[in-house]
Amino acid sequence: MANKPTFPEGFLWGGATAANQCEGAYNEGGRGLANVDVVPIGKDRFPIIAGQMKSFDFDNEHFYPAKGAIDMYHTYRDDIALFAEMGFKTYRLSIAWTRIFPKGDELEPNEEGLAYYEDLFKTCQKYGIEPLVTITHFDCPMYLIEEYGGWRNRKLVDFYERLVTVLFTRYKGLVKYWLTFNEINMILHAPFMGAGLYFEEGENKKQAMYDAIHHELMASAIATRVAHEIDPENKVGCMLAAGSYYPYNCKPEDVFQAQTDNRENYGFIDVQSRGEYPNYLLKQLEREGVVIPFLEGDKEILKEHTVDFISFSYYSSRVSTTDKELLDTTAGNIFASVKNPFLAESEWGWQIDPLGFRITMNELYDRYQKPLFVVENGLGAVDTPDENGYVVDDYRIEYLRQHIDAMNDAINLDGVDVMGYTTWGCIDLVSAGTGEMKKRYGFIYVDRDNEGNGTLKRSKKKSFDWYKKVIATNGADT
Ligand code: BGP
Repeated sequence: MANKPTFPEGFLWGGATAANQCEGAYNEGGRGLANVDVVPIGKDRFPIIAGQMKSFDFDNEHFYPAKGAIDMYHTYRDDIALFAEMGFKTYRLSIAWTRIFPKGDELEPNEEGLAYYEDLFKTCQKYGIEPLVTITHFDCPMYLIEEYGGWRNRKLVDFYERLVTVLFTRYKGLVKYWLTFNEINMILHAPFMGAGLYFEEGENKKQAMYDAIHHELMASAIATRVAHEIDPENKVGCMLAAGSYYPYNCKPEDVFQAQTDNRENYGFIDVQSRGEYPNYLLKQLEREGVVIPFLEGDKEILKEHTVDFISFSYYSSRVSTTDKELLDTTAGNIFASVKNPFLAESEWGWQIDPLGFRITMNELYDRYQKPLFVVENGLGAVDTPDENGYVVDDYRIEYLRQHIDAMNDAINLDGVDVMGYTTWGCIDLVSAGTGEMKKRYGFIYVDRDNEGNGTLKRSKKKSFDWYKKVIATNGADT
């Protein structure tokens, strides 16, 4: 492929993981139990994620993939060495809250958990890899869910403040880039994962969700304040599950529906980046009888402590229509979307739209005028190793090439300011949506199957050397 212009100097190339999807060792190092531990693989998974079913059924009757995951808790030094070999400039990972505060409401943190991440960050530092740390990636202590009801309770804002104060203090000088909540808009679709919510019979779900949303938004603003106070070098980002909605056709009703669907997501970032709830959201909540649980001083905190940059995941664009019969939830992750007849799709039905990536970046940059950081993008696919254990993943290379080229266009043709790019699941890990191991994203193959069998051996796929070349040429040679 002909060379493209290079990416900006210092562009942060790398990969991303999340604690519960890779660490395993769920009961080691003094760690407490979290919501993500108790989500099994199989038919109960989605109702639990959606908060429709009480989750805590940790009886071994089901298989809980997060318990062991890919055991990265023990292998991180070797895994980070492989990332360094690819030339990573950054590595996005998340903190397991329950390693730091096992129950969540303690006054003193767990030293073993703090020491664990300190060594991990020092390992990154040794290779000149800048850590990008998600403070909460679908992660809430079970104790806070059972005793306090999860994020619907304002007390979680205080516990979160205690957590981030400990993190920013302890890791000052080791970590500079922080994300407050992974895919914050996912609360609306996956409230148990997003906010530790499961709904009681007859509960007003929408109200509970907006209680939790407001508390997370407050926690995010407070974290931004504390991060800047402790170290003015800290940069804090929000994180959106992005992907622009297209109208299904040019019927004005569909165009309006697309605008409404886009705003459902942008509403979160409007608060985190512009510092106030947008009018369209206030009006909508008023119509629905939902009250935002503002306390005195909240509005000022939101206004004064907006994020430094906008991070997001992008897997696909989405399609909106007013014709409910066309809606098909498989077409756009767990977001309801109409299948787009112009796009191909992955084995899991996620539609592939590199130009949509450029469109989404332009939309976000137009709207917020802050640097963007692409912190998830990639293709979940079944990989079949050959007789030598080698995976020829040309399909993944093709997906990433198209998306990196689209990002190149957004930067070099449209002038969008992008700080970095981390592919999702740079090493194979457990799928958040399905709990499967066989839905793989990595450059590094991990020998483990859906039932938890396998040697956990790591091997480089074809895409490993390809991505190494992309980084070495700063994105020019894809
Ligand atoms: C995002 C999550 C990740 C990740 C990714 C891929 O929503 O932030 O945790 O897993 O999607 O989704 P899946 O694992 O379902 O393929």
